[in-house]
Amino acid sequence: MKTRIGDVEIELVRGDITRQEGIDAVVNAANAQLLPGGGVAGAIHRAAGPQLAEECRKYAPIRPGEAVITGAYNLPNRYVIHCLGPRYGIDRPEEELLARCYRNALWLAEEKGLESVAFPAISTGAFGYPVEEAARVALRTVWEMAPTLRQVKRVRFVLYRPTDEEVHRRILEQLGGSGGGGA
Ligand code: AR6
Repeated sequence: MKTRIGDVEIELVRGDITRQEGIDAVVNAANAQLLPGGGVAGAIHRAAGPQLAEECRKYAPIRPGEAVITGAYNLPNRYVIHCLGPRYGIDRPEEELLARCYRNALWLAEEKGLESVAFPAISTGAFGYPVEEAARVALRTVWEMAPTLRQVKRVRFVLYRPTDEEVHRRILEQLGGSGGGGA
C-alpha cells in the first residue's frame, strides 16, 4: 500500500529490513549499547558486517527515543539510523519516546539530505509494544512530519509479520491514506 502526503510517499511493504535496495537509509530497532542483538538488530549487524558494530561503539550508549546514524557497510543502503525504542511498560511515557524515535530518525535523514528511509516496527518485538498501538504512534508521527520534510520523499515501513502489515494498512487508512498506488 502507498499513500501520499504532499510530496512525501508513505509505503507499507512486507519484508526484511536488510533487503531494501534503492533506499538511502534503513532504521535499526537497536539496543542501548548499539550491539548486535536479536531481531532487527541481529539481522542488520549480520548483513552489514563487523565494521558496523565497530563504528557504533563510539555512539553508545543511547537513551530511549534517541537516534544515531552510521554507515551501512555491506547492506545495500548508504546509512543505518539506529533508534532505541521504549520497552513497553518500562520506559515512559512510551508513546512520546516511540514518536521521538521516528522524529529523530527523520531529522537525521533530512540533515544528511536523504531521499528515502525504511523503518521496521520499532519496539514491537523484544520490547513488547503491542503492534496496533505502536503502529498508531509511528504512522501518526510520520504523517504529521511529512509536510515539514524537505529532503525525504519516501518513507517505507517494512513489516516482517503478515498480520503487522494488515494492522498498519488499517491504521494508515484511518489516518486518511487513500490506498491508491496499488500493492
Ligand atoms: N526485518 C524487518 N522487521 C523485522 C526483522 C527484519 N529482518 N526481524 C524482526 N522484525 P525487534 P524491538 C520485526 O525485537 O522490539 C533486539 O534484540 C519484528 O517482528 O527487532 O525494538 C535488540 O538488540 C518486530 O515486529 O526490536 C534490542 O535489545 C519488529 O521488527 C531489542 O531487540 C521489532 O522487533 C529491540 O526490541
